[in-house]
Amino acid sequence: MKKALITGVLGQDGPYLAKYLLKKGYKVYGMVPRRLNLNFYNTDYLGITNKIEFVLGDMTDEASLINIIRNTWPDEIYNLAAQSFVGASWDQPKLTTETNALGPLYLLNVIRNFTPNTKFYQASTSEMFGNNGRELQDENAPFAPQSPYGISKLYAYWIANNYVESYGLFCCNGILFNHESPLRGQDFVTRKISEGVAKIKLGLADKITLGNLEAERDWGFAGDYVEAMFKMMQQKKPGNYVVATGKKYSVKDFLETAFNCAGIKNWKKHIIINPTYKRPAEIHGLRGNASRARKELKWKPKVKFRELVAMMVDADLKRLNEKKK
Ligand code: F7E
Repeated sequence: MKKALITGVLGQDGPYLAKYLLKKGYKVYGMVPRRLNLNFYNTDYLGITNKIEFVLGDMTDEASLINIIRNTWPDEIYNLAAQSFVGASWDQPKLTTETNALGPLYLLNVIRNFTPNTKFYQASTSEMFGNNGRELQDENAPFAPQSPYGISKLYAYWIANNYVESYGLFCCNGILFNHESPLRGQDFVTRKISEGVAKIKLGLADKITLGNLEAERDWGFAGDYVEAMFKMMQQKKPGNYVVATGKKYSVKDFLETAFNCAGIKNWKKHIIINPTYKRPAEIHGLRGNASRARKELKWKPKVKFRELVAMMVDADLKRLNEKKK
């Protein structure tokens, strides 16, 4: 039986990936930090909490990573743990860097020293491209990150590539563009909108407070994107792949679609703009060209933009209705 270790297993992507790997017959270890009140909401939502073996560890504690890997000997490690909220990376740049940049370095050193055949997936991001002046990004586009988050992720991207070159390890970077789902954290704009719209629909709120509505992103479904992660890890040679839909929409488009899905007219009257939610530096637009993944991994996104928005609004309506009962 193949064994996989997922860091960040309680986030958004971890549960989707765990479910996918369990279906493929993997033994799944999920790394969780030692904390009071751990929240298993997302693994519960997918009905897999009791199928994962949880192991305690922290990306900033190298010894804990050594212990986990030497105790579990995974065939594949999917490094999804991160301080993943771009906005917070200006408030906590050191924590962001320790978790997102040094954490992967620690993992790579454990692999190098103890389990050199373990394959390593690094959750890289379109944030690394920043405002590079290009309209469409592929694996060869230049990097120009705009946030402490993007910069920390760029270190991890390069160190993973460097360990392939230097030590012959098998490391893949999945350069994922924004990917969303009903499991998305409530701070991210898509979930803020889907939850806000659901609350307005049910009469529980009247306004959603947001920042920059002009920003454009390439939004896909997280459940589709974890398949690309798995597929790149099954290739003969390690590689870096852009994972994206190739279509870009603004925050305003997301808003309009979400209100429309809920059958609410006149969406503008429900929006408040608060500069607190604007970032010190913003990436204006991001759109990815996933041709390499399409060709080599035979991967393509299944869920379209409107379906994704509808899925998220429906899920929040359902949750809030259940809470009401
Ligand atoms: O912001 C704008 C905001 O926080 C999207 C992470 O998964 O994807 C994600 O990063 C856009 C930005 O995601 C609000 O300024 C407006 O332009 O949902 P977000 P993100 O920063 O794109 C990448 C690929 C990752 O790797 C990250 O880990 O929406 N925006 N008003 C707002 N954003 C938030 N959060 N809240 C607002 O009120």
